[in-house]
Amino acid sequence: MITKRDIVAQIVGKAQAPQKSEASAFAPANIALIKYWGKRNSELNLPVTNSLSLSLSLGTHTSLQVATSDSCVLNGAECAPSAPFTKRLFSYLDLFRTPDTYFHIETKNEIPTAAGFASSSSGFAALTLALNSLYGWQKEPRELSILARLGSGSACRSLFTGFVEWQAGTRDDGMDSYSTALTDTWPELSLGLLMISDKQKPIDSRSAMQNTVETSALYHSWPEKVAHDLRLARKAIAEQDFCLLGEIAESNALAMHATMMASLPPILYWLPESVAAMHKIWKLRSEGLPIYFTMDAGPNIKVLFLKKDSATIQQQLPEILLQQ
Ligand code: 2P0
Repeated sequence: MITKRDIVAQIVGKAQAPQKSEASAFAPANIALIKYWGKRNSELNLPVTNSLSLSLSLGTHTSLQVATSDSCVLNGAECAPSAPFTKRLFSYLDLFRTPDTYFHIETKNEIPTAAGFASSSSGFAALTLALNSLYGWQKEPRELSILARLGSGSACRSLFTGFVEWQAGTRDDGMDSYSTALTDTWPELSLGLLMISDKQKPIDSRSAMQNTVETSALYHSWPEKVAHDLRLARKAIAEQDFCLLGEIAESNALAMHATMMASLPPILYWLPESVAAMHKIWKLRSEGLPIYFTMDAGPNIKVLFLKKDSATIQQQLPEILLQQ
């Protein structure tokens, strides 16, 4: 089996001493319009399908300091060494450091951690960028995207701004599975958050994804659905066809949730308030307002709309956050 360490060795060579004593970086959070759901290789986070995302202006700031022991501060609070978050972070750093190197990490998420708002994506992307600077690797975005993927799949999309597509690739070592930015831009496109709950979700997305692949009777149709949706999403972006993009993104998110509902045991991230918000959005749409939603592995709703409709959206959904 090809391990993460094999890939790291291939990209950055043998572990060296850091070139600097401190480095920091920022990476944007990203929201998938066409989702990554299911892996063909769990060790290397290689996906079954391509996915397509939009990077936000908000994200994660991370600084890495060479220290005499490992420690981590998340959003101003010390992390317990035994916490799953801390362990995941330091086991990622183990891939790159010599055994006598320790780090103090300070990381600040501008959006809630583990509330289904993709903070692991910006977190591992920022950490990879900080490592690139600390070790002086001077790696290309494509290689950094591969390294970030080893921390968390969706992190490989957070190395870029704007629209980003992650190629699933076909190679066993995943050297062809990385993200690139689309050339199209769409400044008029806006995204807002309806925060339904910021509590830790009952099952993390990694386990939910695996459970779906292994047990859901609907999963076999997912790759075909994604291929179809990707074609239309790329066309919608190229032509700035908002209704087409919204329709496809919403349909793709609902289909992803359908695959997990059909898994054993079933996974349903939605809360009654999530369903109420969906109905509200559909009602507004039926009244002529171009508004669509997408959802990730959590109960929160991300709303897609055009900047010209911001004031109406704000009026109809006063609880909306993070408009951009
Ligand atoms: C996405 N999600 O495309 C999809 C949609 C959640 C729902 O990527 O196991 O944290 O680290 O590769 O990247 C969340 O999964 O999973 C995710 P790992 P990750 O944004």
